[in-house]
Amino acid sequence: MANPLFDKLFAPHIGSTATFLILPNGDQISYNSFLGQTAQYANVIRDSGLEVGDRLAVQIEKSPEALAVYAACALTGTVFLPLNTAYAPAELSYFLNDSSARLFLCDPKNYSALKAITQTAGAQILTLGSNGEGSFADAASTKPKTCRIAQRSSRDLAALLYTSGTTGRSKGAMLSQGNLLSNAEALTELWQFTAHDTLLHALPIFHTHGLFVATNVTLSAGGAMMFLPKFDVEQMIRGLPECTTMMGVPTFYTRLLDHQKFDKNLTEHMRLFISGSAPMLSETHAMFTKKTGHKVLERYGMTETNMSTSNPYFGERRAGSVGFPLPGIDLKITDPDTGIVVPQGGIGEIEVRGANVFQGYWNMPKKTAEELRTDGFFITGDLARMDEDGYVTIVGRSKDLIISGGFNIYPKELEMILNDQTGVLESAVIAVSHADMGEAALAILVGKGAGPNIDQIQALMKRDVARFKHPRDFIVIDELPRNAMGKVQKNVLRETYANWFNSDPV
Ligand code: MCA
Ligand code: AMP
Repeated sequence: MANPLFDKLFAPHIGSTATFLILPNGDQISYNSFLGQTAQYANVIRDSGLEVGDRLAVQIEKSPEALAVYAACALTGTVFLPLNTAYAPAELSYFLNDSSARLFLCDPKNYSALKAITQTAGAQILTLGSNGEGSFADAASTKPKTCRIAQRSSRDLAALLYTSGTTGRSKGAMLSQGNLLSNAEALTELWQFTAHDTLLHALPIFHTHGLFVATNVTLSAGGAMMFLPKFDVEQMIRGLPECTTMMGVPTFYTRLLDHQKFDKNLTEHMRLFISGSAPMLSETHAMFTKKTGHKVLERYGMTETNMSTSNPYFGERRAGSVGFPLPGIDLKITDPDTGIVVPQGGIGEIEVRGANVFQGYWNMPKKTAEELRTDGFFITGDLARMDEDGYVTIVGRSKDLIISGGFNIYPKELEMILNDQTGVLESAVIAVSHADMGEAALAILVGKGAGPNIDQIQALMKRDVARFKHPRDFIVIDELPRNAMGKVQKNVLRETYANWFNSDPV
């Protein structure tokens, strides 16, 4: 029997009394205790009728229990489908239907609101709260703390992670056991994680960064995580002295730097600070080094590829660069129009190939074929150049995407909603620089008739769209700038409104 993810990440810890999770109140959860709970959860998943390959969707708050559901899916061969806790029912309904999830786990407080959409999607619904309460936890409490391990191969799916599309429709990225495991092993080695490490974990666990990069690397090394429910700067300041490593989005770093207690003493025994999911400004990098003596290690990845590049652990970590391709990963910079590799030092689109690259988009063979070449290279939509030393620097994106505080917002999704509103002729949603979130969404509307009713639009957004995607402001103008082909010139809009959120108050 084999199950690569279980064999490599979980089996080595069976019976281990070493600490896996440290909670903000100081409580510690050992590997053995975590794995016992995982087995109980696995038994509930099986008893609910799920077979290998079935999808289990979850929208639950971050907690050790939520992490145990991920682990239980690895043991049972169930495909784990984590969903942002900010998603509204209308958004959830799409994911449940598109994935044909067999079981949906939600927070007990959302049960009444989500029961009907779950049933319409043909899934069962159970609940799991952040304090370990709910019908799923109740069912698990009487189950044995051991379970049968499903037989899986490296190519079998471990997770389905939805990533919004430039067409406005979210695509489910199919990630195999081999995708996750190969990346976890490469990063553990590259970043020198060991059983002596404690990672300060404040990221959400419904995305690649907090779920796979942070958790799988910790499991692979046999280390511990200080598991905070979310980023809270005061908790971070309290937690740092007990940790050796931290992973975060750039907003974590700017918020820490803004805190008056954040200084060299607090980070003295830290071994490594890692940043990713969004570009870190060179000033942030420099300020961090000035204040702490540490050089942040920036790396680059995507939901579809896990991590593809990283600055070196040993060697020069360059501000503004995302470093070198990971061992075993092929990376090339190509002309977006021809797919031909650009001359050394030229700007082009990043394409990557390797064991890290996903298996395609769920039920979207056409989309998959557009982005995943037959020779295995995945077209990322990120624009970059590689210098003569091999360092990759991301300079922009060919995809229309806003990254706000590490969360992706797809303008197309919002524009489709805005264009349907009374009084709106057309719209353009653009990324504008934002001091805290890096980028924020700005909606630019062209009115018709009596013009748009912004209050009404905001109320609709509140009901149907996750809060993090909401435009931070709405502007009404007479017409959108267009080029000779009639295409909206978002670059012109981005220039015009570049300082909309950061300009000094007059
Ligand atoms: C929260 N809000 C946001 C965001 N987060 N709005 C825009 N962008 C966001 N990222 C909303 C809140 O609901 C709130 O609404 C208001 O904005 C201000 O919230 P605040 O309390 O300031 O925010 P927070 O709760 O402290 O969250 C900020 C955060 C968080 C800590 C930066 O967004 C976060 O943890 N981001 C990490 C995302 C991540 O893990 N990305 C990895 C993706 P209201 O005004 O109504 O109160 S994986 C990936 O990208 C690839 C694979 C990779 O390379 O890693
Ligand atoms: P996601 O679709 O959520 O997986 O987001 C992946 C995108 O985040 C990439 O395509 C990049 O545009 C961006 N990204 C991730 N890491 C970095 C980084 N270190 N610097 C710049 N952009 C990044």
